[in-house]
Amino acid sequence: MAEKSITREGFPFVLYEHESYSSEEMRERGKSFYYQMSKRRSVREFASTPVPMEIIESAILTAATAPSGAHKQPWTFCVVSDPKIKKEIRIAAEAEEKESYESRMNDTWLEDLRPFQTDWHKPFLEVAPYQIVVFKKAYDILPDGKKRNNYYVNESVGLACGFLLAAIHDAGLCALTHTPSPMNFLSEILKRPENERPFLLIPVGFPADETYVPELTRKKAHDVIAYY
Ligand code: IYR
Repeated sequence: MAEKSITREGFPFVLYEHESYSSEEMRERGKSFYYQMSKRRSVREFASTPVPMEIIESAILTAATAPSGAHKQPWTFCVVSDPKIKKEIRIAAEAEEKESYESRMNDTWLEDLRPFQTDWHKPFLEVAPYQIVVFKKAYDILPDGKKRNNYYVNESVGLACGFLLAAIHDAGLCALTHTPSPMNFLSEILKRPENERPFLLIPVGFPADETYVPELTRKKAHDVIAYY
């Protein structure tokens, strides 16, 4: 079916395809999506059970539907499943994390992390079948080699990562938003071009059998919403 299209000042516009629901359906969908998303947790213990690449690709395509500054889509999602590369990333991440836990993080930070019982060991980086390494593109390199800046890059890539986590959860998989710091080693190991900077390292897979996660509560509506 041909999309309805017009031009504005010579630029093509297509008719927006709006899905409409009754008020009752809207209420139900809102509650049901909230309930589903409220079950998402950051998971640090993974099963090595394989996951079809197609599921990962769909989740990444969902992520790439996020809005971005001037629609520049300033992101690259590297999918790492090669055990040798996963191991290389684990070794480099653990070296940085060891340094962080032992000397870069102050006492307050360490105290804030105690409820999560994390430390510098990151076995999940090898156990999970995939690591999705998200890179942000500060600028694009045009075919003539010139640099062209992107806009609102952190906001754009942050939104895409939010969509990615929601899609991973919706598919019945688990993920961790992992931020070893500093993350430059990811650019080197994955040989990314100079305009890309590592943003997040996201192991993805099924949870290990009987995985426990910290007992957390979320802020209530009145804590996070201000009405005017
Ligand atoms: N990146 C470290 C430390 C860490 C920091 C924060 I803030 C967390 O919410 C969780 C962990 C690590 O992954 O262990």
